[in-house]
Amino acid sequence: MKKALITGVTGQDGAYLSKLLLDKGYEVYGAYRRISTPNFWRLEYLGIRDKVKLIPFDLTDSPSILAAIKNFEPDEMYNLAAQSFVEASFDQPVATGDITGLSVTRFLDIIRQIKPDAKFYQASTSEMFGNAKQFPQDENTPFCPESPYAVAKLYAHWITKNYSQSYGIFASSGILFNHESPIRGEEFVTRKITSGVAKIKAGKVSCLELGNLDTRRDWGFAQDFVECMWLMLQHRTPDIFVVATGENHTVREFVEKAFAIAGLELGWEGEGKDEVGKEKRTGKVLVKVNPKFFRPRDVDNLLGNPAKAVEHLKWNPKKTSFEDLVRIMVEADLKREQG
Ligand code: NAP
Ligand code: F7E
Repeated sequence: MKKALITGVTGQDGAYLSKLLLDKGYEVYGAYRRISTPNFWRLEYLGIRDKVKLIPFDLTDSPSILAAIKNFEPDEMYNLAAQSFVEASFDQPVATGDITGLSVTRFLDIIRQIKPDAKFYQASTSEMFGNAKQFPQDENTPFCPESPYAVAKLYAHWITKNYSQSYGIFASSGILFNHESPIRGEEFVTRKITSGVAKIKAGKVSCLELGNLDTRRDWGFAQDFVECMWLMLQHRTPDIFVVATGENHTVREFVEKAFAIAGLELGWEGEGKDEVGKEKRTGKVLVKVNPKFFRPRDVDNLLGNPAKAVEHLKWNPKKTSFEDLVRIMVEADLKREQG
């Protein structure tokens, strides 16, 4: 039986990847951060809480990385743990650099010393492209990171390639574009919208406040994307792959789709003002723009080209459409609100 170590097992991708690997017959070791209140709701949501072998672990703590690898000798390691929220990286740039960037060197160097035959997957990101000049973005697009998060991920990306080339470690990076699901964190815009829509429908809140509505993202379904992580480690050589759907939408379009699916009439702030600038009562649910959700710098337009993953890994980028993704998320949040 193959053994896999997944860091960030309490996160969205960690949960979906655990499920995928358990279904494939792997023994799954889930590395989680020990905090005062355990955070296993995603594993519970997918019904795998008692199937994953949970190991306390922190990416900033080398002894805990060493113990996880030494004690369990995993064949495959998926490094999904990170401070992954772009907005927070502007407030905590040093912690983000340490956890999301430097820790990958800690991890790889322990692999080099004690388990060099293991395969390693690094969770790279489309944020590394930043405001790229090339559309769509592929494996050859120059990087232009626009946040401390993206800078940290770019460091992690390069050190993964460096360890692979320098020491012959099977270390691959997936440059994943945004991927979402019903177990996405509520800080991220898609889940903020779908949970907001469900709360509005339940009469708990009356409006939704967002930041930049004009940015475009290539949004896919997390359950489809984790499959590509696994495929990368089954490939004959370590490599770098863009993972994306090849289609993008604005935040505004996501809002419109979510409201339509929930059967709510959408009104944008300002569209119903009277002569003295007072908001008219239109009966519509208002979406307001609040400057506090704008970032010091944003990435305007991301669109990925998954052709290499399609050709070499036989991965299907079109398994879940944008419409289906929004529907899956809205319906799950409506169900949650109904208890
Ligand atoms: P997520 O839901 O935010 O999960 C992040 C995980 O990292 C959580 O389990 C978190 O643990 C853990 N973590 C944070 N700091 C840690 C530390 N110091 N030591 C150990 N664990 C730590 O992220 P995700 O959406 O699943 O994404 C998975 C990975 O892919 C991340 O590296 C992310 O940056 C990257 N990525 C994501 C996307 C996307 O669209 N989702 C796209 C490209 C790349 P707690 O539960 O304790 O906080
Ligand atoms: O923002 C805009 C915001 O926070 C998307 C992470 O998984 O994907 C994710 O990073 C866009 C941005 O994701 C709000 O300004 C508007 O332009 O959902 P997000 P992200 O920053 O793209 C990449 C690939 C990762 O690697 C990251 O780990 O939406 N936006 N209004 C908003 N964003 C948020 N969060 N909240 C708002 O109210």
